[in-house]
Amino acid sequence: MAKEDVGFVTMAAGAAAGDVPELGIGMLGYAFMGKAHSNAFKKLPYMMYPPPAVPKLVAICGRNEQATATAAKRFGYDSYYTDWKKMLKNKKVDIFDNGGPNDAHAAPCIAAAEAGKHIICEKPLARTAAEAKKMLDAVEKAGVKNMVAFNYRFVPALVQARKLIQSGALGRIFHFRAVYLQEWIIDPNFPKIWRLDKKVAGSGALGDLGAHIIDLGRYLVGEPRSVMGMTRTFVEERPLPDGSGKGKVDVDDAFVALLDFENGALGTVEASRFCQGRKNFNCLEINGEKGSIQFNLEKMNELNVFWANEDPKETRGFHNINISESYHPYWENWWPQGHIIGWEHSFVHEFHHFLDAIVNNKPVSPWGADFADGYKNAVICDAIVKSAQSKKTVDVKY
Ligand code: SOE
Repeated sequence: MAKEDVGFVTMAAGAAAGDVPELGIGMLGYAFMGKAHSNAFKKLPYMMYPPPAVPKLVAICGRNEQATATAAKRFGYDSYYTDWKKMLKNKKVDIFDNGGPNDAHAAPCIAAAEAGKHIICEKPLARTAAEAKKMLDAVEKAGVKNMVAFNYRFVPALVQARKLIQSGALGRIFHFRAVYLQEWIIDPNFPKIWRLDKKVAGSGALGDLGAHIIDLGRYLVGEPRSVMGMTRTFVEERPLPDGSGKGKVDVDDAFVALLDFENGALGTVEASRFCQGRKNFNCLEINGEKGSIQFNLEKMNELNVFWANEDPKETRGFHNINISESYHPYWENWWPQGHIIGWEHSFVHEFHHFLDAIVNNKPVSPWGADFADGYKNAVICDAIVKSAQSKKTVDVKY
């Protein structure tokens, strides 16, 4: 390419990117979600181009200084902190992204709201509904944009599923059936990490995995008016991570629940970390009067659909749709059909939505989950725990 062409192209590209604001990111946490979120912020501006804003990795915060400094260098943050209070004083931080453990969601998010930062918080929003309500009140008082990182709302196949349901294509919904199954703590010698400690996590599989499928129930079907639940802890004592002995497991290893939706649909949800062979098996099926849809996260580019009145009836059956055409949600940003995307890309879509909500003053919900959704999710989770304890149906009251 001749030099002047390169100059012309560079200027044009620069002009496009230069037209959008930069938004500074202050990240709490550098482990699994710190990595997934940082990756998404870096990928977003050049894959969803031109972006609503260019995320600038201003600061990352973690308790361990060496690990946090390493993460800052690895992901490309301008600075690092070991005290989130100090990070929130950084005027270059426009968005506070909380990827910390569940016991580190409330105080930092409330402080970030008071500091006028827009906020992303990983799910579950909080350990209890009461704690979530304090966070909701703080962001509403501050008037900052807020989102709970229920990233599965941004998987193209599930966005497509919601479009089908919202269009009436399935008609009246009869059933919502979802499971979220993993296998990673079956070994009784697996240590009692923070996800297995009630004072840190709030709950076990319920808040970690159940929160996702309960959120998808609200996103795809509607509001539950009552629940009936059961929880189980299969391994009641585990080695402590510091090797100092054993500790009692005070969270659920698995739960099952029935959801009675306001629109008359019947819901069954189940999450477990004791399902041999299930890696990240977030799987759902919705049955309506005109058809059914089925989704499996482990095959996240596919949506299975069945249409009751399809002709010829002799060939009626579930169709396996490869959700990768340019007309499928978000696919204008990616590759030619069939060149599939992955779990990480749901975060790219999710954060694009949040930046767009900030820059263009749009609502985060109902497409994304805001703190009100996070609070309602927590109310439903609390109701399932209460039902499991009382062995009675519990009404959902927001
Ligand atoms: C649990 O292991 C976990 O990492 C959840 O915390 C995430 O929210 C889920 O997306 C994948 O599994």
